[in-house]
Amino acid sequence: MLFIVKENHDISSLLEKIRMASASYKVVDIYGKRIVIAWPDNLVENIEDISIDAKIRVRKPYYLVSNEWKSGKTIVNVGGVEIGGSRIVVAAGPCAVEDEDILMEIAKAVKRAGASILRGGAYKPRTSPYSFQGLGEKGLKILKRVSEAVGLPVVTEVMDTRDVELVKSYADMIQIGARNSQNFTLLREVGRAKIPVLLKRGFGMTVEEWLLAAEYILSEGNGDVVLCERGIRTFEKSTRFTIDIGGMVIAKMQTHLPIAADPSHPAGNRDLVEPLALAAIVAGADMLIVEVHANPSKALSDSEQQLTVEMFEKLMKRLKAVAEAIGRSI
Ligand SMILES: [Mn+2]
Repeated sequence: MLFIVKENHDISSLLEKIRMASASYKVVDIYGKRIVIAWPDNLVENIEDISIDAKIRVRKPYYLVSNEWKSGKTIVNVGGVEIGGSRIVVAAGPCAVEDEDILMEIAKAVKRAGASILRGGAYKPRTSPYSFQGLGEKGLKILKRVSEAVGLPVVTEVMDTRDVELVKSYADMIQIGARNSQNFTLLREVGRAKIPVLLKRGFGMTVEEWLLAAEYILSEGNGDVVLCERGIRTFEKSTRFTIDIGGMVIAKMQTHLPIAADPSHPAGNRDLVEPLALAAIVAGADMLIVEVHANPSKALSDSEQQLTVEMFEKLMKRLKAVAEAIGRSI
């Protein structure tokens, strides 16, 4: 049960009533409101208190991410770029930050083509411990310098709770990657950090588990979360992962949070990126995050799926035409 508290009202008597009912609760300040989440519902449904503005029963295992209580879609502002409005936002850049000159070249090219956020990994979660692991803080510094020179906000991944404050000091949005999307300690930490979060769906996660992962972040008072579909693991081997467009649409129907899609990682092959990107925006994605490299064959990670700059320019033209056809813009 969600108790929405009247502005500036004392909640001590409400909390006392919840305790007397032997129920559990959590107080969260989010979207300019104070909310008391109390469970289980059957113990608290008859509670009345002067401080309650509204009492809402959410019929799902999650509360704050649900659109059953919050009217209207949430807009997440990333360094001045709004995600979740009618404009579709494209983030683009290399899989990993490798070198300042290369990143500068890519950033200028993707901005010219219409991207409004720069992506690039400084901490890389690689399947093998012997693969390139990223440049760490040196990579973050490069990202920051390029971001300021080119004028694009930055999204980059954090893998460890110990790095959250450091990454926050360089980035405009923190990405939680697919392999960490049920690392609940890390989710709580980025929730407390109060920075916009791009939450990838783990490749073994159901839609409900994905929404519950977002609930961890919101329950710490951070409402700036964008959910990102990036493909799940199925029996199909012709693609790297299976992009779950249906699951992405279901998530969008359940939540007020913006939805993104990553067409690069499920493709695993640069020729497949464009059709998956187009499918995702037709299905309602508010944001795309695409891997682009100035010289993909020389890339230190994910070289097969990174688009060339020319391919990205062509993709942006197609995206613009499709966005217009569905009443949106890029
Ligand atoms: Mn990658």
